[in-house]
Amino acid sequence: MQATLNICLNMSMALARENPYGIELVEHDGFFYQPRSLKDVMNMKTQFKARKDDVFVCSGMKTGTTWLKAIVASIMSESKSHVLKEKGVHDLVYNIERSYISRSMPNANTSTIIAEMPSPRLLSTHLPYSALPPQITSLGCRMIYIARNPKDTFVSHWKYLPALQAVFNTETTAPVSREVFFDSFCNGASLFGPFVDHVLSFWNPSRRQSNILFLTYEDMKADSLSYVKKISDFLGQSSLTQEDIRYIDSQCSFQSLSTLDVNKNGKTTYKNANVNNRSFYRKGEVGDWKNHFTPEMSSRINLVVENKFQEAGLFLKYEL
Ligand code: PAP
Repeated sequence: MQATLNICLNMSMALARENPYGIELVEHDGFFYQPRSLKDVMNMKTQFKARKDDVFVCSGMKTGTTWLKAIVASIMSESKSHVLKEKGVHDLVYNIERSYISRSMPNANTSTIIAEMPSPRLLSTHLPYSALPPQITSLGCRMIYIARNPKDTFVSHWKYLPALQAVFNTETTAPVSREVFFDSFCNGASLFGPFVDHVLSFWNPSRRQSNILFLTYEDMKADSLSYVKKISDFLGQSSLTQEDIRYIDSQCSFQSLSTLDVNKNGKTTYKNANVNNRSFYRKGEVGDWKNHFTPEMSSRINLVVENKFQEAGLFLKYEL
Protein backbone atom coordinates (compact mmCIF):
# COMPACT_ATOMS: atom_id res chain seq x y z
CA MET A 1 0.00 0.00 0.00
CA GLN A 2 2.77 2.43 1.02
CA ALA A 3 4.77 1.50 -2.09
CA THR A 4 1.74 2.23 -4.30
CA LEU A 5 1.24 5.56 -2.56
CA ASN A 6 4.87 6.51 -3.10
CA ILE A 7 4.72 5.57 -6.79
CA CYS A 8 1.57 7.67 -7.18
CA LEU A 9 3.16 10.58 -5.39
CA ASN A 10 6.36 10.31 -7.41
CA MET A 11 4.35 10.26 -10.62
CA SER A 12 2.35 13.26 -9.47
CA MET A 13 5.46 15.12 -8.38
CA ALA A 14 6.84 14.66 -11.87
CA LEU A 15 3.89 16.68 -13.10
CA ALA A 16 4.41 19.41 -10.52
CA ARG A 17 5.40 22.72 -11.93
CA GLU A 18 6.05 26.22 -10.73
CA ASN A 19 2.87 27.84 -11.77
CA PRO A 20 2.38 31.46 -12.73
CA TYR A 21 -0.30 31.22 -10.04
CA GLY A 22 2.52 31.85 -7.57
CA ILE A 23 2.61 28.53 -5.77
CA GLU A 24 3.59 25.15 -7.06
CA LEU A 25 0.61 23.07 -8.16
CA VAL A 26 0.20 19.47 -9.15
CA GLU A 27 -2.82 17.88 -10.83
CA HIS A 28 -4.28 14.72 -9.37
CA ASP A 29 -7.55 13.10 -10.52
CA GLY A 30 -8.63 16.29 -12.26
CA PHE A 31 -7.94 18.76 -9.44
CA PHE A 32 -4.96 20.88 -8.46
CA TYR A 33 -3.09 20.65 -5.18
CA GLN A 34 0.05 22.00 -3.67
CA PRO A 35 2.49 19.05 -3.91
CA ARG A 36 3.15 18.91 -0.18
CA SER A 37 -0.60 18.96 0.55
CA LEU A 38 -1.22 16.18 -1.95
CA LYS A 39 0.80 13.85 0.21
CA ASP A 40 -1.35 14.84 3.21
CA VAL A 41 -4.52 14.41 1.15
CA MET A 42 -3.60 10.93 -0.04
CA ASN A 43 -2.54 9.75 3.40
CA MET A 44 -5.66 11.20 4.97
CA LYS A 45 -7.90 9.64 2.31
CA THR A 46 -6.83 6.15 3.33
CA GLN A 47 -6.50 6.77 7.06
CA PHE A 48 -9.37 9.09 8.02
CA LYS A 49 -12.00 7.39 10.15
CA ALA A 50 -15.33 9.14 9.73
CA ARG A 51 -18.14 9.00 12.28
CA LYS A 52 -21.75 9.07 11.15
CA ASP A 53 -22.47 12.23 13.13
CA ASP A 54 -19.49 14.20 11.76
CA VAL A 55 -20.42 17.58 10.29
CA PHE A 56 -18.35 18.93 7.39
CA VAL A 57 -18.07 22.50 6.16
CA CYS A 58 -17.10 22.04 2.50
CA SER A 59 -15.93 24.70 0.08
CA GLY A 60 -13.52 25.74 -2.60
CA MET A 61 -11.03 28.44 -1.70
CA LYS A 62 -12.30 31.91 -0.70
CA THR A 63 -16.01 31.21 -1.03
CA GLY A 64 -17.17 31.96 2.52
CA THR A 65 -15.71 29.09 4.55
CA THR A 66 -14.82 31.31 7.51
CA TRP A 67 -18.37 32.66 7.76
CA LEU A 68 -19.98 29.24 7.44
CA LYS A 69 -17.61 27.76 10.03
CA ALA A 70 -18.54 30.53 12.47
CA ILE A 71 -22.26 29.84 11.97
CA VAL A 72 -21.86 26.06 12.33
CA ALA A 73 -19.61 26.40 15.41
CA SER A 74 -22.09 28.79 17.03
CA ILE A 75 -25.12 26.61 16.29
CA MET A 76 -23.43 23.52 17.70
CA SER A 77 -21.95 25.21 20.75
CA GLU A 78 -23.88 25.37 23.99
CA SER A 79 -22.57 28.85 24.54
CA LYS A 80 -23.91 29.81 21.11
CA SER A 81 -21.52 32.40 19.70
CA HIS A 82 -19.34 32.86 22.77
CA VAL A 83 -16.76 30.40 21.40
CA LEU A 84 -16.03 32.85 18.60
CA LYS A 85 -14.42 35.22 21.07
CA GLU A 86 -11.98 32.59 22.29
CA LYS A 87 -10.52 31.15 19.10
CA GLY A 88 -10.28 31.93 15.42
CA VAL A 89 -12.90 29.92 13.52
CA HIS A 90 -10.30 27.79 11.77
CA ASP A 91 -9.25 26.55 15.17
CA LEU A 92 -12.88 25.76 16.05
CA VAL A 93 -13.65 23.78 12.89
CA TYR A 94 -10.60 21.78 11.87
CA ASN A 95 -9.59 21.17 8.32
CA ILE A 96 -9.04 17.44 7.74
CA GLU A 97 -6.52 17.55 4.91
CA ARG A 98 -3.72 19.20 6.82
CA SER A 99 -1.72 16.62 8.71
CA TYR A 100 -0.06 18.93 11.19
CA ILE A 101 -1.03 21.98 13.19
CA SER A 102 1.85 24.12 12.07
CA ARG A 103 5.37 23.78 10.80
CA SER A 104 6.61 25.06 14.12
CA MET A 105 4.75 22.24 15.91
CA PRO A 106 5.45 19.18 13.72
CA ASN A 107 4.42 16.80 16.49
CA ALA A 108 0.98 18.30 16.89
CA ASN A 109 -0.64 15.96 14.43
CA THR A 110 -4.08 17.04 13.23
CA SER A 111 -5.24 13.49 12.61
CA THR A 112 -4.57 12.55 16.25
CA ILE A 113 -6.37 15.62 17.51
CA ILE A 114 -9.32 14.95 15.22
CA ALA A 115 -9.43 11.27 16.22
CA GLU A 116 -9.70 12.29 19.87
CA MET A 117 -12.41 14.94 19.44
CA PRO A 118 -15.76 14.27 21.11
CA SER A 119 -18.76 13.73 18.84
CA PRO A 120 -20.28 15.37 16.97
CA ARG A 121 -17.06 16.62 15.38
CA LEU A 122 -17.13 19.84 13.39
CA LEU A 123 -14.69 19.50 10.52
CA SER A 124 -13.95 21.17 7.24
CA THR A 125 -12.45 20.44 3.88
CA HIS A 126 -11.49 22.24 0.69
CA LEU A 127 -11.33 18.92 -1.16
CA PRO A 128 -13.65 18.23 -4.09
CA TYR A 129 -16.31 15.60 -3.39
CA SER A 130 -14.49 12.94 -5.42
CA ALA A 131 -11.36 13.29 -3.27
CA LEU A 132 -13.11 12.84 0.09
CA PRO A 133 -12.25 9.79 2.18
CA PRO A 134 -14.84 7.19 1.07
CA GLN A 135 -16.21 6.69 4.60
CA ILE A 136 -17.50 10.27 4.68
CA THR A 137 -19.75 9.57 1.74
CA SER A 138 -20.65 5.97 2.58
CA LEU A 139 -21.70 6.88 6.14
CA GLY A 140 -23.78 9.78 4.82
CA CYS A 141 -22.10 12.39 7.05
CA ARG A 142 -23.72 15.82 6.90
CA MET A 143 -21.94 18.23 4.58
CA ILE A 144 -22.66 21.90 4.03
CA TYR A 145 -21.17 23.29 0.84
CA ILE A 146 -20.80 26.99 0.12
CA ALA A 147 -20.35 28.24 -3.44
CA ARG A 148 -19.65 31.84 -4.47
CA ASN A 149 -19.69 33.95 -7.60
CA PRO A 150 -16.39 32.95 -9.26
CA LYS A 151 -15.62 36.61 -9.98
CA ASP A 152 -15.69 37.59 -6.30
CA THR A 153 -13.95 34.31 -5.47
CA PHE A 154 -11.18 35.24 -7.89
CA VAL A 155 -10.68 38.70 -6.36
CA SER A 156 -10.69 37.30 -2.83
CA HIS A 157 -8.23 34.60 -3.86
CA TRP A 158 -5.91 37.02 -5.57
CA LYS A 159 -5.86 39.34 -2.57
CA TYR A 160 -5.16 36.36 -0.30
CA LEU A 161 -2.25 35.11 -2.39
CA PRO A 162 0.55 36.61 -0.24
CA ALA A 163 -0.91 34.91 2.85
CA LEU A 164 -1.24 31.66 0.91
CA GLN A 165 2.37 31.83 -0.19
CA ALA A 166 3.31 32.22 3.48
CA VAL A 167 1.20 29.17 4.42
CA PHE A 168 3.07 27.04 1.92
CA ASN A 169 6.45 28.62 2.64
CA THR A 170 6.73 28.98 -1.09
CA GLU A 171 10.04 29.92 -2.64
CA THR A 172 8.17 32.24 -4.98
CA THR A 173 8.13 35.66 -3.47
CA ALA A 174 7.75 37.66 -6.68
CA PRO A 175 4.37 39.34 -6.87
CA VAL A 176 2.00 37.63 -9.27
CA SER A 177 0.25 39.93 -11.70
CA ARG A 178 -3.52 39.96 -11.67
CA GLU A 179 -3.62 39.07 -15.38
CA VAL A 180 -1.37 36.04 -15.02
CA PHE A 181 -3.22 34.83 -11.95
CA PHE A 182 -6.55 35.33 -13.74
CA ASP A 183 -5.41 33.34 -16.74
CA SER A 184 -4.34 30.50 -14.51
CA PHE A 185 -7.62 30.64 -12.53
CA CYS A 186 -9.74 30.55 -15.70
CA ASN A 187 -7.72 27.63 -17.04
CA GLY A 188 -8.59 25.72 -13.89
CA ALA A 189 -5.11 25.79 -12.39
CA SER A 190 -5.88 27.13 -8.93
CA LEU A 191 -5.63 25.46 -5.56
CA PHE A 192 -8.39 22.79 -5.31
CA GLY A 193 -9.55 23.98 -8.74
CA PRO A 194 -10.81 23.98 -11.42
CA PHE A 195 -13.35 26.02 -9.45
CA VAL A 196 -16.28 25.08 -11.74
CA ASP A 197 -15.58 21.37 -11.32
CA HIS A 198 -15.27 21.83 -7.56
CA VAL A 199 -18.72 23.42 -7.34
CA LEU A 200 -20.27 20.74 -9.55
CA SER A 201 -18.59 17.96 -7.59
CA PHE A 202 -20.89 18.88 -4.67
CA TRP A 203 -23.83 20.31 -6.61
CA ASN A 204 -24.50 17.06 -8.49
CA PRO A 205 -24.71 14.76 -5.45
CA SER A 206 -26.57 17.44 -3.45
CA ARG A 207 -29.50 17.10 -5.88
CA ARG A 208 -30.13 13.51 -4.82
CA GLN A 209 -28.68 13.30 -1.30
CA SER A 210 -30.30 14.89 1.71
CA ASN A 211 -27.03 14.79 3.67
CA ILE A 212 -25.58 17.61 1.51
CA LEU A 213 -26.85 21.15 1.96
CA PHE A 214 -25.75 23.33 -0.97
CA LEU A 215 -25.61 27.08 -0.23
CA THR A 216 -24.33 30.16 -1.97
CA TYR A 217 -22.57 33.15 -0.48
CA GLU A 218 -24.87 35.51 -2.36
CA ASP A 219 -28.08 33.89 -1.08
CA MET A 220 -26.71 34.00 2.44
CA LYS A 221 -25.74 37.65 2.18
CA ALA A 222 -29.22 38.49 0.91
CA ASP A 223 -30.99 36.83 3.86
CA SER A 224 -28.50 35.52 6.40
CA LEU A 225 -31.11 35.07 9.14
CA SER A 226 -33.09 32.55 7.08
CA TYR A 227 -29.92 30.67 6.26
CA VAL A 228 -28.81 30.45 9.87
CA LYS A 229 -32.21 28.89 10.57
CA LYS A 230 -31.90 26.56 7.57
CA ILE A 231 -28.43 25.44 8.69
CA SER A 232 -29.59 24.88 12.26
CA ASP A 233 -32.51 22.74 11.03
CA PHE A 234 -30.14 20.77 8.79
CA LEU A 235 -27.93 20.15 11.82
CA GLY A 236 -30.90 18.94 13.84
CA GLN A 237 -30.89 21.96 16.15
CA SER A 238 -34.53 22.87 15.56
CA SER A 239 -34.96 23.70 19.22
CA LEU A 240 -32.99 26.94 18.86
CA THR A 241 -35.28 29.87 19.50
CA GLN A 242 -35.82 32.75 17.11
CA GLU A 243 -33.79 34.83 19.55
CA ASP A 244 -30.88 32.32 19.42
CA ILE A 245 -30.96 32.42 15.61
CA ARG A 246 -30.95 36.20 15.56
CA TYR A 247 -28.07 36.31 18.03
CA ILE A 248 -25.96 33.80 16.07
CA ASP A 249 -26.67 35.64 12.83
CA SER A 250 -25.54 38.96 14.27
CA GLN A 251 -22.44 37.49 15.98
CA CYS A 252 -21.37 35.85 12.71
CA SER A 253 -21.74 38.95 10.57
CA PHE A 254 -18.61 40.23 8.88
CA GLN A 255 -18.72 43.38 10.99
CA SER A 256 -18.94 41.45 14.23
CA LEU A 257 -16.39 38.72 13.47
CA SER A 258 -13.80 40.98 11.89
CA THR A 259 -13.72 43.29 14.90
CA LEU A 260 -13.24 40.60 17.56
CA ASP A 261 -9.85 40.85 19.20
CA VAL A 262 -9.04 37.22 18.37
CA ASN A 263 -9.59 37.95 14.69
CA LYS A 264 -7.87 41.33 14.64
CA ASN A 265 -4.76 40.26 16.53
CA GLY A 266 -4.79 36.45 16.80
CA LYS A 267 -3.18 33.80 14.66
CA THR A 268 -4.55 30.54 13.39
CA THR A 269 -2.56 27.72 14.88
CA TYR A 270 -3.78 24.78 12.82
CA LYS A 271 -2.50 26.18 9.55
CA ASN A 272 0.79 27.91 10.05
CA ALA A 273 1.87 30.28 12.77
CA ASN A 274 2.36 32.91 10.07
CA VAL A 275 -1.33 33.18 9.28
CA ASN A 276 -3.03 36.11 10.94
CA ASN A 277 -6.72 35.60 11.52
CA ARG A 278 -7.37 39.01 10.02
CA SER A 279 -6.31 37.68 6.60
CA PHE A 280 -9.64 35.79 6.48
CA TYR A 281 -11.60 39.04 6.76
CA ARG A 282 -11.13 41.46 3.89
CA LYS A 283 -14.37 43.09 2.65
CA GLY A 284 -17.03 40.42 2.91
CA GLU A 285 -19.14 41.93 0.14
CA VAL A 286 -21.01 40.77 -2.93
CA GLY A 287 -19.86 42.34 -6.21
CA ASP A 288 -16.39 43.62 -5.31
CA TRP A 289 -15.28 42.12 -8.65
CA LYS A 290 -16.72 45.21 -10.35
CA ASN A 291 -13.88 47.23 -8.80
CA HIS A 292 -11.28 44.90 -10.26
CA PHE A 293 -12.56 43.36 -13.50
CA THR A 294 -12.27 44.64 -17.04
CA PRO A 295 -15.21 43.81 -19.36
CA GLU A 296 -12.94 41.22 -21.04
CA MET A 297 -12.26 39.46 -17.75
CA SER A 298 -15.97 39.38 -16.98
CA SER A 299 -16.82 37.86 -20.39
CA ARG A 300 -14.10 35.28 -20.06
CA ILE A 301 -15.38 33.98 -16.72
CA ASN A 302 -18.93 34.00 -18.08
CA LEU A 303 -17.74 31.75 -20.89
CA VAL A 304 -16.02 29.40 -18.47
CA VAL A 305 -18.96 28.98 -16.08
CA GLU A 306 -22.24 29.63 -17.82
CA ASN A 307 -22.67 26.52 -19.96
CA LYS A 308 -21.25 24.11 -17.43
CA PHE A 309 -23.46 25.37 -14.61
CA GLN A 310 -26.59 25.59 -16.74
CA GLU A 311 -26.10 22.11 -18.17
CA ALA A 312 -25.93 20.87 -14.58
CA GLY A 313 -29.16 22.71 -13.71
CA LEU A 314 -27.32 25.16 -11.47
CA PHE A 315 -28.69 28.67 -11.82
CA LEU A 316 -26.77 30.87 -9.44
CA LYS A 317 -28.33 34.15 -8.48
CA TYR A 318 -25.48 36.50 -9.19
CA GLU A 319 -24.59 39.00 -11.84
CA LEU A 320 -22.60 37.43 -14.66
P1 PAP B 1 -10.49 30.39 2.97
O1 PAP B 1 -10.68 29.66 1.67
O2 PAP B 1 -9.09 30.91 3.14
O3 PAP B 1 -10.99 29.62 4.15
P2 PAP B 1 -12.95 31.88 2.96
O4 PAP B 1 -13.34 32.08 4.35
O5 PAP B 1 -13.62 30.78 2.19
O6 PAP B 1 -11.37 31.73 2.85
O7 PAP B 1 -13.23 33.21 2.14
C1 PAP B 1 -12.81 34.45 2.59
C2 PAP B 1 -13.85 35.46 2.14
O8 PAP B 1 -14.98 35.42 3.02
C3 PAP B 1 -13.32 36.88 2.19
O9 PAP B 1 -13.98 37.56 1.12
P3 PAP B 1 -13.43 38.91 0.47
O10 PAP B 1 -11.98 38.68 0.18
O11 PAP B 1 -14.24 39.09 -0.77
O12 PAP B 1 -13.67 39.98 1.46
C4 PAP B 1 -13.79 37.32 3.55
O13 PAP B 1 -13.82 38.72 3.72
C5 PAP B 1 -15.19 36.73 3.56
N1 PAP B 1 -15.77 36.63 4.89
C6 PAP B 1 -15.16 36.28 6.05
N2 PAP B 1 -16.03 36.33 7.07
C7 PAP B 1 -17.22 36.73 6.56
C8 PAP B 1 -18.51 36.98 7.13
N3 PAP B 1 -18.74 36.83 8.42
N4 PAP B 1 -19.50 37.37 6.31
C9 PAP B 1 -19.29 37.53 4.98
N5 PAP B 1 -18.08 37.30 4.39
C10 PAP B 1 -17.06 36.91 5.16
